Amino acid sequence: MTASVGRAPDFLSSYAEPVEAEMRAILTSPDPMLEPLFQILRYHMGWTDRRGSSQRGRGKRVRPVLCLLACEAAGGNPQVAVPAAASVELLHNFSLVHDDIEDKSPARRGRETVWSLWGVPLAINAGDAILILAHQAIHGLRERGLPASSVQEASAVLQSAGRALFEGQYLDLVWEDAPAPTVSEYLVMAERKTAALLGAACHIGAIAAGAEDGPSGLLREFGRDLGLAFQVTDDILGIWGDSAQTGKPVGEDLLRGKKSLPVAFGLEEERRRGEGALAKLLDRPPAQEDLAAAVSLLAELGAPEHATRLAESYLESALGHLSGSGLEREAVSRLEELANYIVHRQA
Ligand code: GRG
Repeated sequence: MTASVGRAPDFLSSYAEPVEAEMRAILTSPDPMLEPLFQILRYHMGWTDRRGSSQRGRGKRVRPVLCLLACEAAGGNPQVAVPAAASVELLHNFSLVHDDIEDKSPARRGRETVWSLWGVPLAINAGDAILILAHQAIHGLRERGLPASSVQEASAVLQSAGRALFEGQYLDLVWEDAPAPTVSEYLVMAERKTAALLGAACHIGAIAAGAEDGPSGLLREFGRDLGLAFQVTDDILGIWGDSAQTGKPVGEDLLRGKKSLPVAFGLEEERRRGEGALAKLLDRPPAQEDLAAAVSLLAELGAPEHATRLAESYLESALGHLSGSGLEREAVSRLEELANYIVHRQA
């Protein structure tokens, strides 16, 4: 492993580049009347500012790179998997556009969100557009020589990931106004909301390589466990991250009443100790002035340490699927490096 902890691997952007080109081609309209719609989509993808001038503000692109590396690890040519990698990243970005509307989030990646610039109706439509384009994009695998049956299989995996996304999001949303889930209920939600798509990214990469069920299953499980570690890390950053790095307002999750892992654990631990200060504070979404008290109670209850240990244990479990797997060595070492970055990132 060459990258220092928390730093994006050097290869991330070179793997992402062909996927960016594929997505840019998809997010262009030949019809001048519809160009303003596609401009909204390109803004969300982080390629332009709100007026359409070139600007860099994109996400980390970890899902498409996982897809390409999984293809390579299973003995395939990552170029073949580029349309699939694009479809996974588009599905992810669709979910972010809708998530920002649902959460009324003003900022993402340090930039104004689509709904806050163009309003809710156009943002819903923009998200829907990205969703449909994501599902169309995967058929580009056929043009890269993949048999129709494999394209169909990849498409079915993508659809299942979409189903998991809306199921996980449902739980996450309803828990905002409900008593906190237990840690094990939280994990059911995180598996659907986040881990299923990382698992699908790796699974689809393996399908693009024409892999057998054995390696394909290992890669899917690697992605899934990594996805759980990813969501737990996201939750840690949501409370203790530096907002200048995460690009999100301080304390956003807590103020909204989100039952992230530290909250689920903190409340469970507090019940176990027979105490109740945190439960009282989080009985309803806390006011801004109660934020610091809630964060310090979570710390007293050991929530950050518990979350860090859990993320590390899912990372270890993810890496366990790769060791001794017989998958292609160089790609495996890059997957390991990417996995370490995902769990130790600052944004
Ligand atoms: C599929 C019909 C259908 C509905 C989707 C809106 C929704 C339902 C789901 C939202 C799921 C969601 C927002 C999960 C959070 C996952 C997560 C941790 C996102 C952050 O990912 P990063 O850090 O983002 O990779 P960047 O900015 O790097 O792309």
